Amino acid sequence: MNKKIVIIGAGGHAKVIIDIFKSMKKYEIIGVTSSDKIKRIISGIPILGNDLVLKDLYKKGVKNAFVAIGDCKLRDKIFDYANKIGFNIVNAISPFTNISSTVKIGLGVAIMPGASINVDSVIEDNVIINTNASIDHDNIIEKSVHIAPGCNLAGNVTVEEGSFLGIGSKVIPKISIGKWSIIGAGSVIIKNVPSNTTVFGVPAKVVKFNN
Ligand code: JB2
Repeated sequence: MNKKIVIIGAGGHAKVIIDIFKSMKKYEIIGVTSSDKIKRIISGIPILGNDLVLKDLYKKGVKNAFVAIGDCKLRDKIFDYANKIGFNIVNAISPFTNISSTVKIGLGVAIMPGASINVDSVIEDNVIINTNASIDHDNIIEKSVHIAPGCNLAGNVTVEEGSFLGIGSKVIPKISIGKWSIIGAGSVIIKNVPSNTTVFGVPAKVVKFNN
């Protein structure tokens, strides 16, 4: 197995991802890419340049990659770019999670320490299930969603592509959250959320329609 991996992104999220890859002991992190020209090293890992170096790295035998950027739109775009280059986009799953063996997990998924995912849920590509979040049974978490730390999703919840659930938000059973919506921190979702909407509060109400 080719163990070499490049991490795309060099901020706070990348630090957590590097920590998870170190504890997984499966890959050899050869470097990270960043748009930030100032930093040279992160968590002891060298910054190799911006994403223009990715094609060359792939040609030189680095076949694995992980997109470690919190922003959902940017992570979605870079995931597709890395996929197109041909990278094997792997998962960063902390050994300190509680995931049912029935859960289906896509590619490029981050599951942070303390997260729980219950029976028959589906976690699609490029999703972040952040620290101590809980996803109950039969959830569908679509591509490039970010479930922030401490969120609790009850059974049969669907979160459509690209949406962001802010820290500590809670969702009652059978709710559907549309694409590219934003749920403000600490909100409680008791009604379906349309796509491209920002909601906030207890219970959550629409505060903005996004373009
Ligand atoms: O196009 C890009 C690019 N744009 C920004 N390509 C690459 N390779 N890197 C890019 N970046 C990098 O994202 C910047 O160089 C910087 O290193 C990083 C953004 O860092 P920041 O710490 O602001 O955000 P983050 O995405 O690492 O973490 C956010 O999301 C996490 C889930 C923060 O809100 C964290 O607190 C949160 N835990």
